[in-house]
Amino acid sequence: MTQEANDIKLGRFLSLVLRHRPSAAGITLDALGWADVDELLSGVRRTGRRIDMDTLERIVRENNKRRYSFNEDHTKIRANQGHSIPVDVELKKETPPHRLYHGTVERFLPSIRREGIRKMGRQYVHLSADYQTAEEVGRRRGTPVVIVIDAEAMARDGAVFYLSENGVWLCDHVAPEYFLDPEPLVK
Ligand code: HQG
Repeated sequence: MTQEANDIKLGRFLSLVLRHRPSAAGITLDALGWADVDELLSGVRRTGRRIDMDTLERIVRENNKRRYSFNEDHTKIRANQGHSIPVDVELKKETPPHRLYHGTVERFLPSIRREGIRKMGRQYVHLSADYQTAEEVGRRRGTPVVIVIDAEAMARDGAVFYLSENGVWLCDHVAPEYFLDPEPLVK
């Protein structure tokens, strides 16, 4: 396997450990979502995977979505967003742009039109700042459908938005009244 392919595979495992199931590497996260880097490296190695500090540094640096961050002296690491476990990654409250985008697939639309966009398994609803990124998010599940959201109106009505370190917009819920396209575009 090429180094790049191996890094992608390891990155997926890190996502699982740092966002959803730290016990998969036999570690725990602190309240702010940090894992101890030495514990993580030895925990990942115990699962039979090969990883060293240089590899971890490279994965953090080159990850396509900048999913992970180190603390200042690189003794701790955490995922920037996407958690299903209750950690506080100190997200910054921000005023959203006028429009935000949610990528999904056709089969979820009836329920989304009824209930709005819900956080499902994660801590927040994930929204993208641009249409194309939302298309990519939707494409993970099939032919993408992008819902255009009137984020300006949501903010005006009191909704709180957070912007993660890697540029993902997060909120608690998006009610259907804020969908701009009565029939979200199907591509
Ligand atoms: C859907 C990736 C039925 C929602 C991406 C989505 C993102 C509903 C799925 C990040 C619903 C949840 C998050 C409702 C929402 N009824 N279905 N009322 N409300 N849904 O994975 O947004 O690669 O938890 O449309 O880039 O797909 O992991 O959320 O399809 O930023 O770094 O329920 O994950 O980043 O799925 O993706 P997810 P998501 P990473």
